[in-house]
Amino acid sequence: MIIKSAEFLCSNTQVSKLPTPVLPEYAFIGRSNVGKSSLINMLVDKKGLAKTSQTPGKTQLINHFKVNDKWFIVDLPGYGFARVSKSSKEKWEKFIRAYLTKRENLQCVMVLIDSRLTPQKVDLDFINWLGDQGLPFVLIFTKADKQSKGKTAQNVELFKNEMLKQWEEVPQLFITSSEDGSGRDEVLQFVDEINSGFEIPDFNQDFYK
Ligand SMILES: Nc1nc2c(ncn2[C@@H]2O[C@H](COP(=O)(O)OP(=O)(O)O)[C@@H](O)[C@H]2O)c(=O)[nH]1
Ligand SMILES: [Mg+2]
Repeated sequence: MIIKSAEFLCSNTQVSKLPTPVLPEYAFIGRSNVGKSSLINMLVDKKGLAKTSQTPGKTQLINHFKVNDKWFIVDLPGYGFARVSKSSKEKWEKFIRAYLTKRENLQCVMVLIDSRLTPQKVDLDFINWLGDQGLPFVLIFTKADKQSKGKTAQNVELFKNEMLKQWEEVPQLFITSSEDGSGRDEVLQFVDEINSGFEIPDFNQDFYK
């Protein structure tokens, strides 16, 4: 896929204020600091589009970006941040879960995993929840430039093994670096294939105002 345009569309705190679901949508999510904003910028080749390194837990917003006037990238607030109160964590969960389970045009949840780390409970819990909901997702391992290929492969393998304790198979996965652009073609190719089969879903016109 050649990226011709990528623009910020809107920030939302309410599901009903989201853009009408007429384009295929991909939601990017992961622990704060996993490299989500950097990955979005790398994919669309536009450095300042998604803001990097904001204070963790601060942006409780659903950010929409439109790419090639053809598909939406959604930047979701990160999970697993340490210094956040229980009530604000619960608020986050309710909001994100409502978005993920109700969004008619959501094609795939892109779950970002830090390739430097051994499997983290917070990631596995989130993935298991996606599975329970029957939501399609893939894994995107980030920051692969930070260590040797062997170390990355080892952590990916550990993650797969951890998943296979609960799942019969592992989802599609990508190994990426926003630093050197690796994995970019593969992720965009994946999106392109889904986009080509997209049909506008049924949705309630009155809901989106
Ligand atoms: N070396 C390297 N650093 C990265 C990569 N992705 C993100 N970072 C750095 O990790 C930090 C957090 O990245 P950011 O995109 O803001 O993470 P977010 O909180 O998930 O949106 C920043 O300092 C980035 O420069 C990567 O692929 N390689
Ligand atoms: Mg970010």
